[in-house]
Order: sequence, then C-alpha cells, then structure tokens
Amino acid sequence: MPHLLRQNLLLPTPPTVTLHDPRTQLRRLPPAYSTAQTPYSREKDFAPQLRYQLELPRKPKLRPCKVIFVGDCAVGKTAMVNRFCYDKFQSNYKATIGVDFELENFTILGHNFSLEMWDTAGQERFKCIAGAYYRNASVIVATYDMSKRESLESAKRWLSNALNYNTAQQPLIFLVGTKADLLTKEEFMRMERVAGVAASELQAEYWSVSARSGYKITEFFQRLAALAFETIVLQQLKALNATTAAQQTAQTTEKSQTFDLRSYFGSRAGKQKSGCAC
Ligand SMILES: Nc1nc2c(ncn2[C@@H]2O[C@H](COP(=O)(O)OP(=O)(O)OP(=O)(O)O)[C@@H](O)[C@H]2O)c(=O)[nH]1
Ligand SMILES: [Mg+2]
Repeated sequence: MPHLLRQNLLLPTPPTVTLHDPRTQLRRLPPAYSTAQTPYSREKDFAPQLRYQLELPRKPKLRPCKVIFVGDCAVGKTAMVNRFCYDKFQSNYKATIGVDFELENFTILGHNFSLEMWDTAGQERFKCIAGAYYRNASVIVATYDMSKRESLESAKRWLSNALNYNTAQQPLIFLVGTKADLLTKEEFMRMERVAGVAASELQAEYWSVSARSGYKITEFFQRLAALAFETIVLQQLKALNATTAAQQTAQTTEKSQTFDLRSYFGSRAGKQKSGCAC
C-alpha cells in the first residue's frame, strides 16, 4: 500500500543506504586480550605519530596486508576466519586443501585498509606447498586447539617454520587458542597460563577464542587489523623520513662542493688578474 501511494503521488524513491559493518570501522586502537601477554602496544589509542602522519597532505599508500594462519589440522583456523568474515560456524570438519583465501576490508581512522587472509592447510601432505604462501606475510597467526595440549607444541613449530620462509621485516605474531567453549573454567585458566608462557617465549600476543560461540573473535580481528595498520603506516613514515634525511644530506654536500669550486675558481681568476696587471 505505501508503495502504491508513492507511485500515485510520484514521490521519488528514497536512495539506497549502504550500511557499513561497524566491526570493520575502527577509530581507536582495540585493547590486547591481556596487557600482560602482549609485546605490542598497551595504549588505549593509536600512537600520536600515526594520527599526525595521517593528517599530513601526503597520504600513505596502503597495500593489502598479508596475514597467514598456521597450525595443526582441525585446530579451527578456517572456523575462526569464517566466523569473522561470514558470521557462520560449521560443526562438520572439512579440511582445507592447500590454502583458502579471504579479503576483508576495514576503515581505520577514515582510511581503507584490507587484510588478505591466507588460511593454510594443517594436514601434513600440504606442508611442502605451504611455504610458498608464507612469503612476505606481515602478520602470522599461530593457532592451537585449547582442548589439545599437544597442538600448542605444534603451533610453536608451525610458527618457526613460517618465520624461516618469511622475508617481511619483523611480522606481527599472534598465538591464538581456539575452541575455548570446550573447556571447563579450571581447564581454561590452566591452559591460558601454559599458553601465556609460550606466547612470551615466542614474543607473540596471546588470545583465547571460540568460533562456535563467537567469544573474542571480533575483538581479535579488530586488534590484528589495527596493529597491522599502525605498524605499516609507521614503517612508511620511517622510510619517508630516512629518504628525506638522505636527500637533505645530498643537497648539503652538493652545496658545499659548489661553494668550494666557486672559491677555487675565484682565487684562480684573482691570481690571473693580478698576473695580467704586472
Ligand atoms: N567446539 C568448537 N569446535 C570448533 C571450533 N572451531 C572449530 N571447531 C571444529 O573443529 C573442526 C576443525 O575446524 P577447522 O576450522 O576446519 O580446522 P582447520 O584448522 O581449518 O583444519 P585444516 O583446514 O585441516 O588445517 C570442525 O569440526 C569445527 O567445527 C570452536 O571454537 N569450538
Ligand atoms: Mg582449514
């Protein structure tokens, strides 16, 4: 009925409004899972240099950030990515063949920033090809199943393997425990203590999550995206400052050489003049 009324009165159809996913719009730095278990920023907001850099007329050029998920088979890598990207959970296990790929777009402090998520296969038979996907990853997520203690030891090996292949400068490292819903409160706390020690040995930020219940999934991905964004922009600023400093040094050297040549030729000309006069 309202539709007919609109047609009869020749009212313009309202514009379609695209609603942005609030989970991917970030204005502040999300907190770590635990401030005691992170080697990264413990601040409540982005670094002041980052905000300053973003206000300059020269905007940073942001390439998609490569994130790799590694860990034993069936620990829940795919479930974690799917919960964040599609808000869905499948209880039947379908092993990843080789690698799966997802792209997630964020808007951080008004800038577009994409995460390229490479969800690798944990099955042994794919290990030889996985190395090819590890190169140039800016973030490594080492994943273990909180209900299987041995998968934590494997996560350490997966991480060290990924670091061997990685050529990116100091990737951000996360250690993530999945399937938190399967543990009792006591088991959960015990496992977190053990994993917390492992995380500090690995110099990784620690998170416990559950793809089934959605526990801390959004918070984890938001923190990952925000830290990656901050690191990449600050690295660009550092590189830019280094280039400017090198250019300034080159200009100063050039100027001092010009000065030397002038004084050299000036003195010769003076000598010649005086020579002519006598
Ligand atoms: N209870 C519970 N089950 C989970 C959770 N996450 C994953 N699972 C289950 O664990 C099984 C394996 O999950 P996947 O995400 O496919 O594991 P994966 O690490 O991607 O495995 P590969 O692709 O073989 O490396 C599936 O049956 C999931 O339903 C969770 O948070 N809680
Ligand atoms: Mg998988």
